[in-house]
Amino acid sequence: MLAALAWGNVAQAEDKKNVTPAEMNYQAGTSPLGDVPMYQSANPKAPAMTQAEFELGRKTYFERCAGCHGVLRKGATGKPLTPDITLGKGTDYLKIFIAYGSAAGMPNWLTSGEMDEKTVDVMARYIQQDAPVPPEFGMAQIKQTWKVIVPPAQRPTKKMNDFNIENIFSTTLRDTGEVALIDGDTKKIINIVKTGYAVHISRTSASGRYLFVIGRDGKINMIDLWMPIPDNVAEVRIGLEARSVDTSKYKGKEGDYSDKLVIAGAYWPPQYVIMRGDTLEPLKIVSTRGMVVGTQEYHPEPRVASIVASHFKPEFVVNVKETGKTLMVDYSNLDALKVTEIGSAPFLHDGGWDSSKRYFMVAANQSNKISVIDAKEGKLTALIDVGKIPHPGRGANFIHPKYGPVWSTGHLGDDSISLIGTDPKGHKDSAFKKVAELKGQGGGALFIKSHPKSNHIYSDSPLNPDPKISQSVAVYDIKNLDKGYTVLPIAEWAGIGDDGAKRVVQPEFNKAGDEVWFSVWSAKNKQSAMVIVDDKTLKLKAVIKDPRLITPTGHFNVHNTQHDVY
Ligand code: DHE
Repeated sequence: MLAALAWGNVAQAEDKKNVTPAEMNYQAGTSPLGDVPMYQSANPKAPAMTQAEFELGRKTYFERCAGCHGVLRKGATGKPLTPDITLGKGTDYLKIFIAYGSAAGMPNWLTSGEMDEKTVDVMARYIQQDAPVPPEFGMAQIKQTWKVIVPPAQRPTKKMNDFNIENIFSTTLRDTGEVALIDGDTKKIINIVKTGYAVHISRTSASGRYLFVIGRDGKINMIDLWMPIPDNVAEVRIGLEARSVDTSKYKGKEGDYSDKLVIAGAYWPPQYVIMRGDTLEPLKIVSTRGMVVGTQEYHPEPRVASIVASHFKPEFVVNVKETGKTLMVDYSNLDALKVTEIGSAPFLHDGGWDSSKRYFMVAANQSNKISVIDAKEGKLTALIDVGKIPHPGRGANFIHPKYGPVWSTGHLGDDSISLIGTDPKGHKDSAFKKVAELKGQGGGALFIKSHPKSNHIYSDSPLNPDPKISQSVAVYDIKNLDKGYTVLPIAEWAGIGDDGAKRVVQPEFNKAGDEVWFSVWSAKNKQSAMVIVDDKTLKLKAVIKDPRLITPTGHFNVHNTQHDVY
């Protein structure tokens, strides 16, 4: 029935479609807002829906659609879906669109098997209703979730274990809401620590003693690495949905802020929250609602993406996605907060420091650009065109034989790796320009990594549709870049059977810079593993297999994360 409608248009769209199921799941990841109660207001002009259908629509929307179209359906990386637009299109048209997708990137929910005909029909009617608005999450709600599990006075006064804590890895176990703390020296699991839902990233405090882990439900866990067995000492939720956390790192003539403050950014409500560094007590909430750079149109839900701590000033660098603004948040006086707003391009997402740690290189992903933020001068240094949908993670810094210090990023949408000069003193002509491009294995790249002691760059491509590519990694010899890449069959080396997706994700060095760790990421009910490669020989060094390693994705070495080494 559905297939008979407007098949010509759809077939045309299908031809041009290039969104892989993995990429679709990545962009439109499940939002925890599906489980949050919301007020239902039916639009009298919209097609009727039963209460049960509305609930199915709402849940499906937050699980599948909100990541691209926004919580309020006013558009984010995807198009707006408000009733003023959707009512005019009508149920039949919307059903086709949802079922078969579009060349512009809308996934084919029916033909991919992700939704059945009934759900497609419910969704077509649901998006013609007024969008239910999730609740705000202010100080009262945040305080209700705040728990100090071990107060600072009862914590160890010195390190109480024999672990080489600088070489511990905090590994995200995404689907169990846990992190595995793995001893980088012995490769043994030290502890599995309970964290937030669909846990996302870990960051290390300035002193290296504490780890901060954030879940997609906005829950932050603070782990004390000095305890006999490192574990949670405090937790808080800073919003209903979130992705980023960091801690104050400035130490200089304006004071020593090491371990003093923590900051986390929320997707919903759109806000960032500053907390005490020893207890996570919430101190200050700042909304990011406001105008989009360039058009200066109001955006009701600009999500907080990457956050880093400046080494030049007592400032956090907060990247706001939809409005395309980097906020330099001066934390030296929270009662008279000074924020420098630097506009660049919409859809700021992930990024990292250049090797001097003065310039923050952040991907404006759907704008196909890298913004360079000068943390010393507090200004935009450059806005550089790169490939399609840059995705650096924190990026990779290395010394290019011709262009000197460069920072690099791979891309989700094509097979290129862009190299950007970052040395305005020694290599003025190439500074903050795209100086070269390497060819990678294919699109679907998420993370690229190097280390000051390494001669290699490692680029993963876990979202590539070809399992040969998603299950391996490309390695480049920095001294011989023209030679192209060598492929390391990481998933095969894991030796975990054939039935999992085994996506190889996120190269991460150990403290010494002589080993590279990878996650081999399969579904919750399949075996996963960590694979460790010797950086000198590019040979397999170790495999960590353990039934507790469920859906490992990101993994963060304490020392390298503490000192921003990448
Ligand atoms: Fe991430 C970093 C958002 C899906 C693994 N991810 C980030 C950052 C943001 C972000 C804003 C930067 C944080 C910072 O530096 O402060 N990620 C999002 C999404 O919105 C998205 C696309 C969809 C979603 O629903 O969450 C998404 N991310 C994923 C995944 O599917 C990944 C591959 C597996 C997982 O664990 O969920 C994933 N994201 C990561 C990792 C980092 C990250 C490993 C940190 C990289 C680093 O080197 O610092």
